[in-house]
Amino acid sequence: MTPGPTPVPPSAPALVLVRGDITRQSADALVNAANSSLLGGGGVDGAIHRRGGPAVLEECRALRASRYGRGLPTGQAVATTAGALDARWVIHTVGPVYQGPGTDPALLASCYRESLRVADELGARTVAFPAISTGVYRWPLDDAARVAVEAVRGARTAVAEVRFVLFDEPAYQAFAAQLD
Ligand code: AR6
Repeated sequence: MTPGPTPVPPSAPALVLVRGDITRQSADALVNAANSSLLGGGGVDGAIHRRGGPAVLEECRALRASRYGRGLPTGQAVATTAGALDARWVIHTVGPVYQGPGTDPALLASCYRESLRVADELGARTVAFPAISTGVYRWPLDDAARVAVEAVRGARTAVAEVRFVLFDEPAYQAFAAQLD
């Protein structure tokens, strides 16, 4: 039997902010802001599939053919290989589409919590997240940053470092404001 991940007492992870392209990051797991088809798209999803290569898509297709025949539900997360990326896994999660003021943030928070739960199952200690739902899905940056930071701060996980990888300066500033 292969040994499982070494048990680590759960606590809140250290938070790190980086401005850049998540596909250039090195971490145990990179989180993808996917859609429920799991078959790729634009934004981070497109970039991850491009740089990760066909192995990522192949595992996504297998997940569609098995556990997620109807697609990965919003707010849930599932892991695949990271292919050619500098990581062991990609954790795919589906953010909610912003519907205007009053949109319930529960599913957005769930993306972060569920991704960390999957990371714990895998034994990942460093996890990089993009700003889920803030692109095509239109969630306002300040609010999305608040939800993301609260969700991660409230998580009990063996993940030691959560790195938010922000693609542009406004996203970086929105997250930085939450950490002050
Ligand atoms: N590294 C880090 N962040 C990035 C990168 C990158 N390479 N590229 C874009 N971003 P989005 P969503 C930022 O649209 O809103 C896809 O088509 C971007 O500036 O990627 O959750 C999926 O297939 C923004 O701040 O994800 C879905 O259909 C953030 O990542 C849909 O878009 C998220 O933007 C998901 O929409």
